[in-house]
Formats: sequence, C-alpha cells, structure tokens
Amino acid sequence: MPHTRSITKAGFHLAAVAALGLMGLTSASAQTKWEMPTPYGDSNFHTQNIAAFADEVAAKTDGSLTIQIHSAGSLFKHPEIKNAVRKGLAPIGEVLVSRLSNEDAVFGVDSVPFLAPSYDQAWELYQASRSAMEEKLEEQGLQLLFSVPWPPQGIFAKTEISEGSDLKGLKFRAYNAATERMAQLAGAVPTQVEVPDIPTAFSTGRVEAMITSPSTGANSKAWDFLSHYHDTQAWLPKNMVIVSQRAFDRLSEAEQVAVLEAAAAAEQRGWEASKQETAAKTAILQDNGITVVAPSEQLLSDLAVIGETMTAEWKEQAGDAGAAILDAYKNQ
Ligand code: PCA
Repeated sequence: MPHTRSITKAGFHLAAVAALGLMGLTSASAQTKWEMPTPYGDSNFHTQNIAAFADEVAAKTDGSLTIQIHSAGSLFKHPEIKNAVRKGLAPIGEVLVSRLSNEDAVFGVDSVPFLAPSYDQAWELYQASRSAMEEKLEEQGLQLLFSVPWPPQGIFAKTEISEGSDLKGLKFRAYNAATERMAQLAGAVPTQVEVPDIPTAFSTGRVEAMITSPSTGANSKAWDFLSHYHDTQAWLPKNMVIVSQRAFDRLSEAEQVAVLEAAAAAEQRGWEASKQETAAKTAILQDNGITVVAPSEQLLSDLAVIGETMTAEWKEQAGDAGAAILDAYKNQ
C-alpha cells in the first residue's frame, strides 16, 4: 500500500508541474481573457452580433485577447452591468443606453416617442448625440465601443388596442424610465421586467401588455401569452457596448487597434442586422398566430400627444446639452 501511495503522489506532482508549466507559457504570451456580461439571450441578434465581434477580436489578435460572453444577465443582471464595468468587476459589457437616463438625460434621447422613429432618423440622432454620450461615459472611466438599435417599438396586447384609452388600467411591462412614463401617461400601470423574465411575468399575470420590438416579441414567444402586435414605430432604442478605460489601456497597442476595428465593423453589421430583423421577426410573429395590426389614426394621435409631453419633459431635463443635441439632429 505505501508503494501505491507514493506512485499516486508522484503522479500528482507531475500533473502539478505540467499545470504550472502551462500557466508559465500563458503569461509569457500575455493572454488576456475578458468576461463580458450582456442582458439578452443567445438567440437575440444583438448577442449574435457581439459573438461575431468577439470572434473577430480573437482572430485579429491571434487569440491573445479573447472575450467570453455571459448572456441573458447570467453574470450580472442588466441593472448591475454598467456599474460592474465602471468598478472593474467586468472589463466590458453591454447595456441598453436608456437604462442610464436617470444619470443623465442624454442617455434617454433615443427613447423619446416619435422623435426619431426610422432607421435613418435614429442614425442621425445617434450621430448628433454620440459625443455628448461619450463625454458622460468618460467621466466614469468608460469608453463607448459601439451602439446598435433595436427595431422600431410596437405595442403587444391581448386584444386590439384601437385608441389610447384602451391602455387604461393595463398592467404594462416597462424596460426603462421612458416606457414607465409612457405607461403612466396612458393611464396604464407600469412594472419593470427584464427580457429574460418576460414569459414568466406574462404567464403569472404580473403584466398584460408591453411596448417593444418584434425581435423581443419573437424571442420571448409572445404568441404563448399575447395576441396582437400594433406596429406603432414609436422609437428605436439602442444598446451599447462599453469597455472600462483601465482594461482597454492595459491592452497592447495592436490589441487596442483590433478591438476598435472589430467594434466599427460590429456597429455597421448590427445596424444592418437590425433592419433585416424588423421584417423577419414580424413575419415570425404572424406565422405563430399573432395578429399584426397597423395602428389606427386614433391610436397614433393619442400616442403622439404622449410623445409631445415626453419630448417637452426630456428637453426640460436635458437643458442646454439637450438643446444642442436637438439642433445638431435637425440640422443634419
Ligand atoms: N427589446 C428590449 C429593449 C427594446 C427592445 O426592443 C426590451 O424589450 O427590453
């Protein structure tokens, strides 16, 4: 028996030496692995775009920088992701830009109803607001890598909504301050629910209507708990990928260039994918039994009134910086 034990010990020792050797090799070639929290599931086009970004970074750096994606809020929940990156708990992450609108109104500009309801307008608004956004992020040691919009936002419900008053009293799922405010102004009762929790929130009756994209509707299998989709095209909220400045500065120059190039490519690819997504996911909703409705004149004009109120409120909150963004947007 002592003999066997000593062989085992020797075996263990060899394995330990081999492991140390591997670790030595790894650090000699300056391997960096970034853990990346994201809020949405693997089947979502934003997550898929980020996966392609990660692949491109690995390819461009010959594997010296790899990015491990933790989707659907599995590493940090959506409300924690920005601070996790700011505090250095994660080097890089994705968030919905307008989740930060309570910090500064500039982050809420893409969710003002009907301010920029098409892809071209959303792009122009992004160009007009990008540097103000970047400045605010910089103050927190964060760098914007790229930003991609969701398809236009429409209303999902269990009946046809033919006018604004049909929303009164409905338990309405919200995903940011703007959707919460919109629900309040419509006389509905908002509840914040993250995307991965949508199916449960509907099936347990916590909520009964929502405004979101055909993407999120289809990814959440809205046909299991809802019947109508109203294509109101109210706004195109964006996600953004942010990196901690400290983590970025620690990369070699070649790695930094690789990240920036892959980010520029991801932004372009993401905007294209979003456009394709709109029709593709609306068709999936329809194929699965959702009635896709063009909004009535009455519904549109009732929502426009809410949009005007929210535009005025946004201008008030955003002050001079907001006025400068709107001027730049209108003068493009
Ligand atoms: N999907 C996300 C944000 C906007 C969208 O289309 C959500 O519903 O939370």
